[in-house]
Amino acid sequence: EDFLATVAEKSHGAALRGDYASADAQYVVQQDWAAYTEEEHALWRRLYQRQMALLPGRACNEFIEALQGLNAADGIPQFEATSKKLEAATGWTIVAVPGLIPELTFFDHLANRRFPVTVWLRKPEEFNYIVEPDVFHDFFGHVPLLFNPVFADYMQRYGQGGLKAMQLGGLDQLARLYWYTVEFGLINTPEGLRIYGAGILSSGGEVEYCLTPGTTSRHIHLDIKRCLNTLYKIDTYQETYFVINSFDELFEGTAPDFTPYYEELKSKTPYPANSLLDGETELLPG
Ligand code: HBI
Ligand code: FE
Repeated sequence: EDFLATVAEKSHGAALRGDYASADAQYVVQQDWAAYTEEEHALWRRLYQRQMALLPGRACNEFIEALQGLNAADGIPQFEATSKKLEAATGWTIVAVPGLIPELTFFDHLANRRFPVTVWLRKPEEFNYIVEPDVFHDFFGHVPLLFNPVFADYMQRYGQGGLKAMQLGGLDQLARLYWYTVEFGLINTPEGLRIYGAGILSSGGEVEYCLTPGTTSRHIHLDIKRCLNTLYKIDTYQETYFVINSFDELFEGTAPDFTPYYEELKSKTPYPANSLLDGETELLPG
């Protein structure tokens, strides 16, 4: 099928791992929680404990507090229970998916305040690194911040923007904003820089790396248009981290119509992943 071929290409030729045969038209499946093995629950607990030891003083408070309310330490959670809590808090729900899904479907879920969570868990030998999102990345990394009303609104607006970008030919640009905010974003707080990006929060190594002074990575304040025009690395730690001052700032930054941004950027060469432009200040100096 067309989508599976595209994704296989994006994931360096590797086939997708999930069971797509049982998915509906929106790529939604049943979680089938009873089918997880005791080994899988044990692996989840190890992943959870490793991350929790790293997150105090590094993850933003909004994430840590919401995560603690989910009681997800003891094993792979049942999506249904969290989905009910989430719906009461911000109107978002969780839908189970077999893995990566087509962009149009992904954006449509977000635009309707549904977050797609992959059902399968990585193998023990993938404890430190995995290419495709699994249930640990999707649930542990993404779900807690959906309890924050402003971030929840940002995610919905991102989905709406994605549907628009597909028509405007701005998808490469908009995907960079998702990458540098939802996946790898940092936030400035009175206590210092903190992590809110799910790709960092679910990673063993990058939690420490991204806040360590003296690395070759840049930490610069998020400018949306600049971010839309910045390439990113998918198989190394990030070379640039974009920092926001608040979730309100992030949400307000996506209020404008991006059509003129896409127009302007079409004729421009994107910035390399590790670039510092005139007038930019590094927020975590080496
Ligand atoms: N599907 N399940 C899943 N999770 C994603 O994060 C995802 C996806 N499909 C498309 C996609 N992400 C990207 O194209 C967007 O980040 C732009
Ligand atoms: Fe993700």
